[in-house]
Amino acid sequence: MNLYSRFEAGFRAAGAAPALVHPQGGSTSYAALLAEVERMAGALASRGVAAGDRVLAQVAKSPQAVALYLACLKIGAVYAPVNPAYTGAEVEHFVADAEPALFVAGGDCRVATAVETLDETGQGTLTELAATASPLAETTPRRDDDLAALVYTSGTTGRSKGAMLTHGNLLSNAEALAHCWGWRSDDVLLHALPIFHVHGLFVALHCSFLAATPTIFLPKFDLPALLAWLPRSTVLMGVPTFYTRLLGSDAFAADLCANMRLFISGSAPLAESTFAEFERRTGFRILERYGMSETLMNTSNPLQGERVPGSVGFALPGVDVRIAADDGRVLANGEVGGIEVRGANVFRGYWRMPERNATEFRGDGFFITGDLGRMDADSRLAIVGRSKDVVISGGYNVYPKEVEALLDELPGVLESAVVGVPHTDFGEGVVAVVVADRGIDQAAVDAHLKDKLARYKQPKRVVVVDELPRNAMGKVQKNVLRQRYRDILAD
Ligand code: MLC
Ligand code: AMP
Repeated sequence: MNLYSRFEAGFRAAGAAPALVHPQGGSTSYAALLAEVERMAGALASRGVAAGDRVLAQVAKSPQAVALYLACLKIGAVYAPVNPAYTGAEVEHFVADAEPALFVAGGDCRVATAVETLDETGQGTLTELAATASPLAETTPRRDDDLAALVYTSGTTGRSKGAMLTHGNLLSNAEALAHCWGWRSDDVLLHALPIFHVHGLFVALHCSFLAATPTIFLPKFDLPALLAWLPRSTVLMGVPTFYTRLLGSDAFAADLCANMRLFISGSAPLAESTFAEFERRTGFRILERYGMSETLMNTSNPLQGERVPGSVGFALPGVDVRIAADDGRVLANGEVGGIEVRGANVFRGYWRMPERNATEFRGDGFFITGDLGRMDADSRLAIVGRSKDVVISGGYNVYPKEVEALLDELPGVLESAVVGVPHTDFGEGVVAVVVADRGIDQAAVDAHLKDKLARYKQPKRVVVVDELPRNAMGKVQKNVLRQRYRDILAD
């Protein structure tokens, strides 16, 4: 079924009830959202976008951006969201790879290809088109395995891959989460995540949309705004940085949480100290869950029952999770190995990458996540590390390979190694260790990367060394570097 058909019935029934509550005042009702989606769908159709076509969207968070996403679902197009912080150089790859029928860019876009614009206030040529195009009422039927979204994730090869998510993936996962988290008709979601990743776009919004409950729609994480809206919310979903930032504020106290029922964390490891401090300050035990772009959500701590710090909980209904050795041998409870998952949540593979799909899935359909974990005797999963070389900074993945390749192009750099080290605010921060034959410093690196890489991927610190530590095989020992520079980003 088309995921949007599933939402639509509830939206109609909700009518004048608020869908998106705007922090500056007012709200978009479900009836207004339905009408906006029909106008957006009309605008897309007038630009020739048809079922199966990709729509690449590099747009700021706005109600109109949500309508654009829903309109893509409605007409059966494939929504491909990308971070507005990406530079032109990074976006070129997405345009070439996704071959979008339409690229919707932010207000200041200067790209010459097929573009409509949508800025952070929800204005742009796309909104103008939506205002004049004939609204499209009909929702295109889709099968479960038809594509709904292409979510780009960088890779260990340095090249971003598009994870193909289907209507069936999105709907089954949304239903599993709404069930496990006991979504209620009186829930109010506090939304401060970006909407170009699965956490903010699918996990969070779909829970609200399935039940047609209100979402307080903050443009981004902003501490004072969060503190102001918490008393009117019942559920918050965030990355661990949200929780450490809340705890860092003296104004954050239990009385602000009187209306809350659930704090959920994911996208990066939640420190046990954060879990404990949060419980001490508020009485709430943060519910941690585990997922990724390719699989949506895999496991969750329970709503009822013990939420264990350092554990990501139990497999969601319909999801199989196992721990396996590199050769695919399934390991016993208590043993550490690769986390593999299978289920209706797991993506169809990487867009136009048959060779990757052949190696990243097992013959029996399990997807190899690249995360390392351990299953306890009671089937609780703990994540203990990653076999993939990735840094997770404030919930954003940074692939060292991508940064190293650009550093190595800088004249004077002989070789480089990028690692993640503890960062007080972001959990992990990016550090570049370079070997150079002439004056390379932070400023030179910053200037070189400025137009090539999104800011969050750029090294927070550059260290110049005479040589990189290597093992007997000649491989750079990143664990040695992580250890050596473990305090470099701690305030
Ligand atoms: C911002 N900066 C970051 C950063 N975010 N640097 C490293 N890592 C990050 N995550 C940079 C800014 O460019 C700026 O650079 C400086 O750090 C300070 O910025 P800030 O104003 O303090 O940042 P802010 O805008 O408040 O953003 C921080 C944040 C944000 C944590 C709120 O990063 C965020 O919303 N993260 C959530 C990411 C997310 O949704 N992940 C889900 C992926 S899906 P300078 O130097 O110019 O000042 C997934 C699957 C799953 O993982 O399981 O959910
Ligand atoms: P992304 O590719 O951006 O979707 O990021 C997915 C990755 O985030 C996973 O493969 C994990 O490494 C990590 N992740 C997500 N949730 C958690 C969690 N609760 N604890 C630890 N790591 C997590």
